[in-house]
Amino acid sequence: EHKFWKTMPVPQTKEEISKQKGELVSGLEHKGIVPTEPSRLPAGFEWSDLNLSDLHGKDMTDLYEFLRDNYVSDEGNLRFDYSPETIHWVLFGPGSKSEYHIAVRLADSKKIVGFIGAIPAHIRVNDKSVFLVEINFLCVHISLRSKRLAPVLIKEARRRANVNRIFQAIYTAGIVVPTPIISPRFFHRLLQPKKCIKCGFAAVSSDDSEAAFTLRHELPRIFDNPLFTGTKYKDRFEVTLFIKKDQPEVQALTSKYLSQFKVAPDYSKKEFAHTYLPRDEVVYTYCVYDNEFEEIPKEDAKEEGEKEIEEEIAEMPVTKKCRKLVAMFSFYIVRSTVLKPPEEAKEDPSYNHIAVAYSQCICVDDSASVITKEIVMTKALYLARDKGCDVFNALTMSDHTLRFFKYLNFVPGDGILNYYLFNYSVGDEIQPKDVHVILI
Ligand code: YNC
Ligand code: MG
Repeated sequence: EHKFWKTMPVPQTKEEISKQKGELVSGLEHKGIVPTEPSRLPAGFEWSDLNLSDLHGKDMTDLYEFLRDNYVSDEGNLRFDYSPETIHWVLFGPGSKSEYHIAVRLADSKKIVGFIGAIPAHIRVNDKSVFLVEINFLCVHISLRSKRLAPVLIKEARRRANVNRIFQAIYTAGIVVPTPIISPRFFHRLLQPKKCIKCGFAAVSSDDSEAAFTLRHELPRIFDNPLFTGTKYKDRFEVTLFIKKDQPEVQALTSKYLSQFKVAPDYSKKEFAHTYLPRDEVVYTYCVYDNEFEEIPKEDAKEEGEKEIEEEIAEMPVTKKCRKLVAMFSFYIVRSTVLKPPEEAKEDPSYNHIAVAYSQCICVDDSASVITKEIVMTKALYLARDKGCDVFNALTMSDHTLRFFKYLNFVPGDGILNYYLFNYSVGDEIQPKDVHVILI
């Protein structure tokens, strides 16, 4: 059992996670013994560092097509079709290096048959900020499965991180290996229920009808949602796309929100900008402003005569209304190929894909009395549908409670996502509610 994983510095059991804390093997022990050359591949294969800087370049096209044809598929129904733009966003952030975009090619045809990506990031675990790599897009060509190529890719990613003095990693996977820290479940909010049924993403049970099913999945009414115009709040609230100039305020709000979790990103300015600044059809982040936020005025420390103070107080309004950022929310979009498309696809090619929005972050200022997470998520659902998304996904972790999902008409999916740390133990029983990390 786990011939490979039992040799790696990861907790082998759940019990070990709570027994140990911090680094499992000292990074320093590896100093000087980190091999400077990649491991030898079997004859006929070669290592290839991809240059992904050019969205339309040869390496990006090769990787895009390789992942489109070989990456994660659920039950033979859908397979992820990450766009070049999204792959670029994920792999090309601050600290990215082409040596972290690790491919294996066939020596003669130069065809990609394996890939693993590493992305430097700062993640806070309890009160410690850990500089690590996120591992993503591990993939082996369908025709080369079960030949132990995956451990070769994983060890090579580890070696390259170690060369750069990085000894920890975070990653997620559908499968269970030693040992997940949490295993949240995907919940889905259907935005286009008819298309979801046609494409086999949703099923109408025998005691239900398609009409009733579709009606049940209509988006919630917005008459009393302050983030939509025409409500009693008129234009008190504004929802705007996040732009660079707003970063100090938005990052401050987000960091404050993330501080409640035991495991969460500890973004540098560059990482925050890269993660949240909107990119067409890739990632969207919005700011919610309250134009009539009521602020309690600060006490004035001036020393003056009593009469003057009394006059001044009489003139002072009890509260001061101002414009304030009260929430931010963000989602990214990944399309999946419908492997057995319905008849409709012949007429309408949009039936060959399902576009899924994934919740990245939703934070609401505690003191913003009127705005709730439900109100914000409702706005996100509408915006995602406007962007052409068919489904909105979120995980049962961080502060996404079952009550929250139920209220917004999300339904539980089959997919479980296991979260892992490499060479690091959180040292506590950890719950899904303690973690706020999203890996694309
Ligand atoms: C997986 N997803 O258990 P044992 S997620 C971790 N994550 O080892 P073979 C995995 N380990 O159990 P195949 C894994 N999948 O014997 C398999 N393994 O100890 C382990 N699918 O290798 C497995 N992408 O080559 C076993 O398996 C050994 O040919 C078997 O290849 C696996 O990106 C795979 O789902 C996943 O392309 C490449 O099935 C292949 O089946 C495939 O015989 C479709 O390998 C695509 C897919 C996975 C998406 C992801 C995160 C990956 C994290 C990897 C671990 C990183 C560790 C940290 C390294 C840096 C450290 C520093 C610093
Ligand atoms: Mg293999």
